[in-house]
This record gives sequence, structure tokens and C-alpha cells, in this order.
Amino acid sequence: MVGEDVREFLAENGFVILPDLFTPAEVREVADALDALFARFAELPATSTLDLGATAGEFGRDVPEILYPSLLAPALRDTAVFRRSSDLARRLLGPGTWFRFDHSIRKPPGCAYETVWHQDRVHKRSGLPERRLNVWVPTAPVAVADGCLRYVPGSHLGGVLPHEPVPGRRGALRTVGVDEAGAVDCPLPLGGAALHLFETVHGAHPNLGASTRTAWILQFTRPRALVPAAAWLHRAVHRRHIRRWGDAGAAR
Ligand SMILES: O=C(O)CCC(=O)C(=O)O
Repeated sequence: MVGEDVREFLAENGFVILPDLFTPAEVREVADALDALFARFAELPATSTLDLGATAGEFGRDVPEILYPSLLAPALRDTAVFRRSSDLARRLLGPGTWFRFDHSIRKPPGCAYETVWHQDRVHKRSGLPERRLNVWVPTAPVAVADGCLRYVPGSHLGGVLPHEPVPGRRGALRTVGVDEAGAVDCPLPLGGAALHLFETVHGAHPNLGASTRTAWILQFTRPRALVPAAAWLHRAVHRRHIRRWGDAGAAR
């Protein structure tokens, strides 16, 4: 399914588009689970929800985000989308790769908020060396006008770039000085996925279309530990850290 050409494209460009990774029925299963969570967004634990459109003062539901939806709805981990994404990540990053994080970002129709240019690595807290891969799965076809992802090819090769806060957008960090001329828009059909590395500069358009744009984003890591015990410790610390999301979800 995924050949050497995909691995090479990812290594060179920092992202790759797979237009038919899943069947429509497989994506619909995910869409149903996420829709059920978004339907009770206001009742989810406060630690599981964010508004990516939040201004300096307000925290509303402009761009609702759910953290660790697969802990709140464990059936997500039994889906073909999860299994195939995990296999793919293992094949692309190598043995020892594991699933570390998922979130879902929804842009309602007419949502004027772009996802600003950023590198995911900028948000990393631990200093441990590792490679990470995101698998971005939209639950419906996504055109440029619906808020598809966009990438700066090759931007993962320049290390961590300077970022600055975005005025009026709480918590948002934006890569400084991105040359948009070289950026690539990545519209996707239903069943498609966009993959990117931890250092790739990326963003997403506002949703100026008429449909809701929802994406399930799965993140995988491959620690670069010289000693196996260090990789094991890394994973154990992470499991302990995320327990509170699972506990908060289960408590409801
Ligand atoms: O869905 C979006 O708007 C942004 C997603 C993103 O930044 C990511 O997957 O790293």
C-alpha cells in the first residue's frame, strides 16, 4: 500500500498526501464517534476541550478542539483508520514507533480562523530526542475553501524556526517569516489523509465553505534512544501523564 516512494517524498518534503488510505465507510465510523463527542462538547471535561479561535479574552466555540478523543471514546482505537494509521506510522518512522496523542479540530461553516503557520515541535515540552508523525484525517472531503491543510515543502530540514504569539489569538504561536509563495495546499477526498513530520511548517485555511470541517489527528512517535531503557521510560512517563484525560473522561 505504501511504498518507498512515499517514504522518500516524506523525507524530502516533510509531508505526503495519501488520497485513498481509507474507505468512505471506515471514515464514517470515525465521523460518527467524533460527532457524538462534539454533540456533548460543553459537557466534556474542561481538560479535554479548547477553542483554537479564542481571543485574548474569550474562550468560546469558534474552533472547538477535543484533546485525546480516543480516551473519551475508546471505540476510536478499534477503527480501521486507527489500525492503518498505526501500521503506516510504524512503517514510515521505524520499529519502536507508538501512538502518543490524538485530537480533533472542527471548523464550523463560515469559520474565519485560519490555523496559523507553525511547527508542531515548537509545542514540545520534553527535551527527549524523537521523530514524530501526524496523520490528519478529515471526516468529509475537504477543499481549499473548506479549510484544508497547507505545507511549506522542505521546511522540516531547517530545525526549529522562530515563532511569535498571534495578537488576539490566545495561546497561538506563528512561524516568523514564512514565504507563502512556496506553500502547497492539500485538498483531500473522503478517505484521504495528510501526513507530516514534527518539524514541518504547516497551517490550514479558514472554512469559508458551507460544510463543517472536522479532522481527526493522530500523532505517533519514535524515540531516538540509544539505550532501550530510555525509550521504555519515555513511554511510561507519557502513559502516566495522559492518565488524567482518560480518568476525567471515564468519570462522566
Ligand atoms: O486541523 C487544523 O486546522 C490544524 C491541524 C494541525 O495543525 C496538525 O495536525 O498539526
